[in-house]
Amino acid sequence: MSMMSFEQKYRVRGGTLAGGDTFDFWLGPFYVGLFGVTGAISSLLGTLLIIYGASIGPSWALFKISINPPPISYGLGFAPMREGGLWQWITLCALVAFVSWALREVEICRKLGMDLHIPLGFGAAIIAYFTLVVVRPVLLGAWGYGFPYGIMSHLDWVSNTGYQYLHFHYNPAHMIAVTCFFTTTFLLAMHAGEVLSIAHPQKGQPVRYEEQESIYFRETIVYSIGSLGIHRLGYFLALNAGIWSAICIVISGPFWSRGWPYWFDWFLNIPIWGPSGFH
Ligand code: 07D
Ligand code: 07D
Repeated sequence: MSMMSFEQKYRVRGGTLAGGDTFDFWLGPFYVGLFGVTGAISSLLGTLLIIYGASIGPSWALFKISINPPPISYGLGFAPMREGGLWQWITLCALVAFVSWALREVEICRKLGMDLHIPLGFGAAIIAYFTLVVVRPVLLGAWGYGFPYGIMSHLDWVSNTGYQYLHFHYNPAHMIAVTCFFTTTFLLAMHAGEVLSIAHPQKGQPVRYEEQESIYFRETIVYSIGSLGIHRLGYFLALNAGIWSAICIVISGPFWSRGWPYWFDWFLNIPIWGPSGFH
């Protein structure tokens, strides 16, 4: 059975969130839908605006291209195209494109009778981006606090913003986010390793299944979370990585404007060992 005829079985009408039947069709293997159309238009427009921005200069060198947000002095107003207006339109296009993609995922899930874990997962990344370029700049009163769109310039922004708070590693929400990122990769390595190892049995042995997976972990660490549980835990950690990232940057500035090491003063002042405690 070719892939296309197999896919036919799943090409059910309906499940759309908007647009009714108008865009309820496929282009080759791709489902279109209203959000496929809005996503295609906004991502094409956004990409063309980036190329236009690059063409203004100063350089076509890939690592030097940067579309910068407006200077802080423009506040939350519109800026002229060459002074950050481009960044504002590209941001809008990016947000429409990302949200369209998420909503298209929702429509496909509904068609296939699936739950919405995939679009919700992507939603966590969108929330992080939205926080960086809309929520935090609005709370600080200027679009100029958003990050520039360039391969190297966005790294400069992360470093500069980090050092404005002296030592960003002391940001407690950053600590939680980093821990979630690290734990996610740790778990994926363990889980993927385990699945691959049962699919590659010793010579002459049959392929192993779930039972061996659970037994392996019980024998090594006393406990197996189970095959559904590992995906629940991975999903929880991955979502939290994005959400705590959004929290760590939105509190930097709007809710804490000093260096992050000072946040830990409460710890140094705990009565047991603080200035009034035992020495
Ligand atoms: C592997 C899924 C595939 C996605 C890829 C990204 C583009 C951009 C743009 C030519 C894991 C495709 C990239 C379409 C092309 C132009 C103008 C996801 C996978 C392969 N960053 N960042 C990168 C973005 C932010 C940071 C690489 C995007 C924040 C650090 C790539 C965003 C902060 C480092 C990139 C974004 C930040 C990077 C590899 C949006 C905090 C690196 C990304 C929309 C989150 C690394 C030169 C990757 C690097 C890197 C894209 C936002 C920090 C260019 C699209 C402001 C510290 N970032 N980034 O694999 O090598 O992600 O940079 O928010 O070290 Mg970044
Ligand atoms: C925002 C990307 C969204 C992407 C979307 C989709 C396309 C389409 C198409 C491929 C959130 C894009 C899709 C374009 C592509 C095709 C076909 C993801 C986003 C919607 N930090 N730090 C973080 C670490 C330091 C600082 C987050 C580690 C220093 C600042 C994470 C270290 C200083 C900010 C993290 C470290 C500093 C962060 C990023 C180590 C600098 C942020 C992940 C080991 C001197 C940012 C919301 C993230 C943040 C952030 C990790 C060090 C500063 C937890 C491991 C000490 C200013 N850092 N950091 O957010 O929270 O992903 O952003 O040293 O703003 Mg940090």
